[in-house]
Amino acid sequence: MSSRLCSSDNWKEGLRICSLNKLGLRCLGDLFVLILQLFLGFRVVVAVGALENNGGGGDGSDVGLDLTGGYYDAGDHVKFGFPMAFTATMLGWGLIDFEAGHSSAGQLEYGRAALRWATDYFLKCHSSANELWGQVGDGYADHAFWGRPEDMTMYRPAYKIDTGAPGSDLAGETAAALYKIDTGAPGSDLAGETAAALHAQELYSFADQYRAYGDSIWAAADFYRSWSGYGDELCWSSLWLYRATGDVNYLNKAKQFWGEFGVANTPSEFSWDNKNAGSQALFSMLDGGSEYTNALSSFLNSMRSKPTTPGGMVYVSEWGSARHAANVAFIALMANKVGVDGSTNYNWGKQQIDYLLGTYSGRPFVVGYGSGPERPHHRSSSCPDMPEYCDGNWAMTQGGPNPQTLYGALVGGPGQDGSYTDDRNDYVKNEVACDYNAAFTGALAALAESG
Ligand SMILES: [Ca+2]
Repeated sequence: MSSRLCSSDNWKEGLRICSLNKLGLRCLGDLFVLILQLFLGFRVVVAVGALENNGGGGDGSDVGLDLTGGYYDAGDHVKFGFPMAFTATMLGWGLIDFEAGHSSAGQLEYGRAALRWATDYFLKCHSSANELWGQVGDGYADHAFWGRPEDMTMYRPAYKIDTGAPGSDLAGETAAALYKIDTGAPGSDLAGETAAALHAQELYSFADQYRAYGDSIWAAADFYRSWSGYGDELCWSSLWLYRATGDVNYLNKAKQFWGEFGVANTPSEFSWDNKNAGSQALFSMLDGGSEYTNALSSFLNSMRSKPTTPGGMVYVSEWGSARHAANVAFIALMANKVGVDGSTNYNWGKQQIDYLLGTYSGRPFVVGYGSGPERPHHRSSSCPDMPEYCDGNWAMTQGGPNPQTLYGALVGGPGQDGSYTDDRNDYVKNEVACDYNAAFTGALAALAESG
């Protein structure tokens, strides 16, 4: 029953039932397995609005294209291509290198379907060799509306990069994301994978040849400003294309970018903005040279020397503090996999995830898990069941739990002093986002895999 309802072909049927059934019927008694199941429930929920033939069903119509699909960004309904592509890249990375963890949790097919949902959208967005649609929806108009995506009526403009206004970071990250579907299940759409590979190579060339900072899409800049520039995406996408194709030209480009853009320098975070730590880990895996493993070791040592919350969560940034902890936990668990300070990194990565699940924090930061948040800053889950009218003011301000449970969503997270309130209006500590769950998923799979 649950597997039918939860299959990728039936996302629209009984999503809450799907998640509940997973909990009730498929919990294997392992904490990480349970959470991994929860997470994928969240990702499916985020996809719903785009699946329905409304609430985004006309996306792209203003430019004569079909740009439906993909994922809404967070508590809102804008489709921001840059963090969405990073989300897909990280979901794919977890599926590739922690496949056994996904399998043991019974989540491999759902993870692949969730990834495919993103990459199918990116294929639509890449409308010609040097043209990529990187955003649908205006952030300000969207944020002024509180309700379900099915009920939104605002104009949802599409924004692109092209040779006149390029964006190497967006194009590079999307190229990196697209190759992940090569890891599809046996018998999956090989023609689709080939098409994606071609799109990825075109996007990579576009990123490399038309170098520019991705704030070419000005509408994204106030929400996802590309602070770190595009050098990290050029190195990162080169490594992913090398890994996918075995073409040493991509490896040589990655080595060039490693030096040109200072990728060895210790970054302050690993995120949708800055992928250098990911490149350090990928280089350690694919090449293994000491300059790469030393850089990775230095990054993780720097993370261990950062301030923490009471209970030991590394505190990188106020916004999405839990997400930052999950992101570097993923890198730590990957470092363990490639033999860089193995047990130190494994134990530290596990400690970070344990904190997010409540072991050292006293409360989980995952919706629908134990005493986790009940009032996440997320529009559609704060509305009552359809077809009941959703009064935005009520939905935003009512004191009870969100009527819909957003199973598996990681919320923003605590302040440095450990402070946290389950407040729907607190978009710093209590919003959810696709990118918050991206590396978190792979970290959970890594821990599920190691038992
Ligand atoms: Ca960047």
